[in-house]
Amino acid sequence: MRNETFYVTTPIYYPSGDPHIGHSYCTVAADVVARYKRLRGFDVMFLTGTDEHGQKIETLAKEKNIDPKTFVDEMSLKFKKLWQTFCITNDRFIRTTNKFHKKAVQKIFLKLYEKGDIYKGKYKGWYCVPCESFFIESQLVNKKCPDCLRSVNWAQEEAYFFKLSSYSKKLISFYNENPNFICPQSRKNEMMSFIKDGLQDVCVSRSSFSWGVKVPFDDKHVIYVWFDALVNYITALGYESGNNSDFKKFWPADVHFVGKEIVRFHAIIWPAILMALNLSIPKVVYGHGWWLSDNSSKMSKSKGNVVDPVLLCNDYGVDAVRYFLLKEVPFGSDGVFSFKLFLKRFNSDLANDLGNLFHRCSAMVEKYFPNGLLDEQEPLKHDDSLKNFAKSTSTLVEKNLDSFQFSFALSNIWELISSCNRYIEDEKPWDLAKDQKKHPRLASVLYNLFECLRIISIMLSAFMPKSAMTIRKQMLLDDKPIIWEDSKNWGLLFKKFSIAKGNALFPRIEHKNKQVFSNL
Ligand code: ME8
Repeated sequence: MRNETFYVTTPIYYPSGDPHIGHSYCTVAADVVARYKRLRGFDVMFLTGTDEHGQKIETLAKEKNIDPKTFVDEMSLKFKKLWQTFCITNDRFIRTTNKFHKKAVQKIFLKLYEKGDIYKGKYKGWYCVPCESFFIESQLVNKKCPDCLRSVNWAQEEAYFFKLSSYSKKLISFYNENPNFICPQSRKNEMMSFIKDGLQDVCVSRSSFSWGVKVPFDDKHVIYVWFDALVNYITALGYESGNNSDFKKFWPADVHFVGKEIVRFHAIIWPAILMALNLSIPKVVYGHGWWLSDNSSKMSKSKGNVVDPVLLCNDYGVDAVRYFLLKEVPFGSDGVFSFKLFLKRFNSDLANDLGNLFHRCSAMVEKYFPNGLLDEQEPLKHDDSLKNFAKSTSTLVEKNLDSFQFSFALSNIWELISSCNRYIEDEKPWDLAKDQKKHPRLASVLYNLFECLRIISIMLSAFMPKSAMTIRKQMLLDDKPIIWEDSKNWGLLFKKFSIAKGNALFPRIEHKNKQVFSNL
């Protein structure tokens, strides 16, 4: 067992509306990495949570005539429940309204104020409420917010600023010394040009609303929601919030997964805050792409074009949704979420390739060897190509998962699945079955196929935990721990291997579900 640690995070989501498939995307990606790293012996910390302060939440609660805390209690629970539905294995769930977090935010703010990295000044500029962001005139696009293209309000007030401008050079040298810090590469180029245009100091307090963490020495002001949010990655580990042994153990984070629209906060403001605190910088900020609806606009709560992940999981199973999200587009690119595409992937990859392979193999063992495979088997030289390919697949998957290339890792697994299906076509086990003398060969063919399925179940378990368990249960392996290294070894199944009866893994979808995809 190795002692290496691995710390993976998702953004903490705004609980301003029901979670949608876009939120599930990032959390599922982080879950796959967390599961995979655990299988490889890492001591993993996986953090997610909700970002509960700010004007947007305050206004929404007011509209509903409830206090903001009651509102976020209810909404945050929806995220927690969704992560249960999605089989998410987060170790912690932070809420920015947690007492320990609020205290730590104040301590951090005070520390930076005392150091001179936060100072009091006057703010004049444009504010976008949905994005909780400030802009100067030149940053606006057609007088609208450059991020979401909605209207902005003029704001002028006394406020506290973080001296971001003094970190430009340090950030650029950090990027140069750590070329993999911002992924994918295209996002790094965006950040570089952003910095080269000149960084403004960031306004880190507001006084026009009260739903936030109070500036500890000036309670007319609340701390800017993004400052409050970014530091969650360290307060959740106990930094300035009690026992900091986890902070010592897990910081810096190995990867922050975030959507591409908030890379700027994570790759510029966050490292600068950490530099000001004399803390290490995370190893990777990975900006993934967006799910678009069929008409190519970003899926978002405010546009009302979101896909409800709960309905989708109820109808097609959690694993199918996890699979689609990570297979359909390379991590980093945008993708379209439509029923047509979901259906196509489901039927071709899950029902036909994987489902059929497992079903055909299981049915043959049940039919030809109800009491288990023959002891006496007849392996042939040419079986080695399938065997060697199976043994080498997990090394390819590792390479892709270590660089967060989920879709390619799944393609590696699916190449093995296709090789198994081709092997069946080539070996024609149904012909071997007709001749009693060929039964040792038939047993060998089926043994090889189930060895591949055993290996597949290990690699799949990070992506599709339920299906991997179903496969292992039918193979009577469910009481054995899943060990990643076993995916590199051949011959671990009993020679007299037998199978338990089970249902189809992924029955084909023939109908169109209007409810889930009504907007698409
Ligand atoms: O930005 N496609 O929270 P948020 C893909 N609280 N991913 C999507 C998506 C889509 N259509 N829509 C949302 C915030 N996401 C801040 C974060 S972190 C210190 C503070 C995912 O609720 C994506 O990962 O707006 C995006 O970055 C995140 O949800 C934003 O969630």
